[in-house]
Amino acid sequence: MGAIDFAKLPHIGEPLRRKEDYRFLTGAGQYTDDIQLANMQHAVFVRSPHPHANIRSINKAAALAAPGVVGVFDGQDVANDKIAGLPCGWLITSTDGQPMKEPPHPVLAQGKVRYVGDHVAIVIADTVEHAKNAAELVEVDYEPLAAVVDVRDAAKGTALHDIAPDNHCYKWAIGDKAAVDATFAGAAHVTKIDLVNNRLAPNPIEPRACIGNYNRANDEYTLYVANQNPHVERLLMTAFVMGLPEHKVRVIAPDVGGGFGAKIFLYAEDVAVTWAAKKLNCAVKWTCERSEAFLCDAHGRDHVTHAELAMDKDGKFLGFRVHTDANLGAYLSTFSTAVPTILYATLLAGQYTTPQIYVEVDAWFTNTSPVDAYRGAGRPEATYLLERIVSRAAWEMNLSQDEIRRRNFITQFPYQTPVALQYDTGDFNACMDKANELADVAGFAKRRAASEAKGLRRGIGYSSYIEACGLAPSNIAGALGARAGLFECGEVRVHPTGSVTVFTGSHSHGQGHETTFAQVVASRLGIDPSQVDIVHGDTGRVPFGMGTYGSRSISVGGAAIMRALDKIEAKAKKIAAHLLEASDADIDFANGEFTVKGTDKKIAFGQVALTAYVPHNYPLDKLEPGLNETAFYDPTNFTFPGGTYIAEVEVNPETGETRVDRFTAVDDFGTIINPMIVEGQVHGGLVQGIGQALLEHCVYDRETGQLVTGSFMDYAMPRADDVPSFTLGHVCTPCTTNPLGTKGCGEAGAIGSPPAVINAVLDALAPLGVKDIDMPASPSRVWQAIQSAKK
Ligand code: MCN
Repeated sequence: MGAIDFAKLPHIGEPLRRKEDYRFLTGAGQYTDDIQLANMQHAVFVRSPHPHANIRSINKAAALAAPGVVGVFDGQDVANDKIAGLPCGWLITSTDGQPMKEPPHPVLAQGKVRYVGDHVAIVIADTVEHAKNAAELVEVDYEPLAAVVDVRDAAKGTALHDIAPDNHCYKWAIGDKAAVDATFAGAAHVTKIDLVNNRLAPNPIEPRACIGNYNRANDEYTLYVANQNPHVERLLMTAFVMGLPEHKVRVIAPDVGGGFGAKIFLYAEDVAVTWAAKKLNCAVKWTCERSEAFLCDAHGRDHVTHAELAMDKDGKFLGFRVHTDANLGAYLSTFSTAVPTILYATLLAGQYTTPQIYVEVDAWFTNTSPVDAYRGAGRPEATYLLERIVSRAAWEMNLSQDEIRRRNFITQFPYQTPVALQYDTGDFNACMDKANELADVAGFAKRRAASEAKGLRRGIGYSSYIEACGLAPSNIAGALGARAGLFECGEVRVHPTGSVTVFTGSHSHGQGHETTFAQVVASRLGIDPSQVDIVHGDTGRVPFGMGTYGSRSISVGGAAIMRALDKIEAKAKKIAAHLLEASDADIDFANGEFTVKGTDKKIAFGQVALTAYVPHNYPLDKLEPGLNETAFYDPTNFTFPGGTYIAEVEVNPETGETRVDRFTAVDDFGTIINPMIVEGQVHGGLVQGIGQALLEHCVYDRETGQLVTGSFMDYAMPRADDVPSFTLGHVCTPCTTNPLGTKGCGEAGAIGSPPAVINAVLDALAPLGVKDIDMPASPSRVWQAIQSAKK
């Protein structure tokens, strides 16, 4: 688009109200469970009540005879039809020379179950109630085995898979170990930390759901599914599991009520209903129940880490050495291997100039639900570790949390970290300055004194995060051992009337793409956003797509659309040149008008669009009719949003209760398309991050292997009164590697906030002698930490 400054175009930076909200707020949204098909039956899964057991036998007879039942299938039935196991889509390579262990992940258990909730059989009946009643009649004879749920016990536990006798899946390392060790030998001070990153359940409002359908007339399947990346779902299901040609399966992800990463994987249920649809020649619907979701949605986080930070006498970082044990759960979920490696270890430089970094990760199988991407995926774990150890180092070195960070901030860009990434832009000091100002850090001492007068402890916590968004440049992902890079596709179809439909491979499940993508297209074409419709989530309509995760949609999906718009503009200029009797090179396009350079001759975009379809005296020998272009975009680098967050908490030392009193978030998202939507994204992320820091925790009982936090009675989600009114600010250093200048905003809040909150809690409790606390800093944990410090 030549010399046009994208950020200055109309509609860019406008807080337009979300186009999709009318549909959602008036109950017109269509989610998977809303869809009713002819001859539709309902599925319920028989799930393992044991964390680990051999299956001696399964007797389906009573269930098959139950009212309304049309089918009951188990692992043997699936195997008989040569349905393969679920693949791990984004494999990394072990770095210790041993092959990574990739055990089979059957759609329905074959001979063994490996976590509570593992799929044993599918029961299909005319109603959900009939299917549920029949599921209780399936007789499964289990031989229970010892279970291991904590990653620290994994090596000693009974093997889950024959190919991994010690439950070890892979070792992965990055950095120069010898150089880092040498740095530590000469350090003036070493700060050490041991911490746990707590396991989380994703809990989107809409639980997972899917409907498989089969059309005998043309041998085609349709899968409706609450999913964030339908094309990848189709590719994995056809090529790796069902052995079908891709064009015979259409995947439709209609309105999706939140995903937070948990809906980017190919799940067993999706395959089972699709396969059963042909078997029974009917549509088969499954909708997950909330308690079931706790058991069988992929969980997030679950790391145990020891780390050491070497410094000189002035608190300048010299070296960072990290060992992490990552819990993968019972099987490898679709992207699981990338999370504790590429998406974690490469972010451990953070905002700092640490010259030497070495990170080693051991990944383990345990008898728990598979662990995979959850909002931030790897980057929250990196930020939590780094920002905790940096604040601890500040306290040990008698520096303020602000000062130690500033002494180590990267200030020159581009900056090559020792752990593979090259940051293109950022201004970390500016974010810190703005955060200090908005948080009124100057007034903290007064507020602390006021809290103390009430018998409460007040603390302040900092976190300066950076993340890699816009997953994932093929060149970088490939170099780090991933099997594939993740480009995006966009098709722009200009209609004869000048209105536009855009088909994007990105998927919106709450992020407002129908509005922001329309703003991008409207600004480029000089039309109103209401004239642009965005289509996503349907492999039958969108040419291709890699879906939405890793805050990639505007920067990768939007960039693909920009490329298609470049092609549209180039072709439209030719049509305009013909109509204006000028040469193509003399045509300018701006504000929806084509003009001939140096003249007052002009023609509107709408007229050019009409001419493309209603050619009149049109140079058909040189130009095809139509105005419809598709482009693919593979980014050359990630985008690197960053910022500084400051939390202020008040802790009641009598009860251990923590209240987040103030929270300031200053982010750099580059060019912002829609500030209102971005603000909403940050708010959502902050609430999830504060939830992780203070409330949320998936707990498996170490003795029984049962999930003891399997409902909202035991798993504490943050509610409105758990969070303060947030103060937000922005710094803008546009991304240099995409044409929009945008950096992703969808995960920042969840990434930056947990260490800010925990650092604030530790700052509050420091006078009581408390030096450490793990998330979630629940009242009982805080109270116990205070009591232990007294001893
Ligand atoms: N945006 C903008 N200007 C920018 C950056 C983004 O206006 N500089 C806009 C985008 O156009 C888009 C929204 O902000 O409308 C988020 O964009 P982006 O950061 O590209 O993130 P994605 O659209 O790729 O969304 C994914 C991200 C992730 S990874 C998770 S997890 C997450 C999240 O977004 N899950 C969500 N936000 C969520 N919000 C809701 N409501 N539900 C989820 O499941």
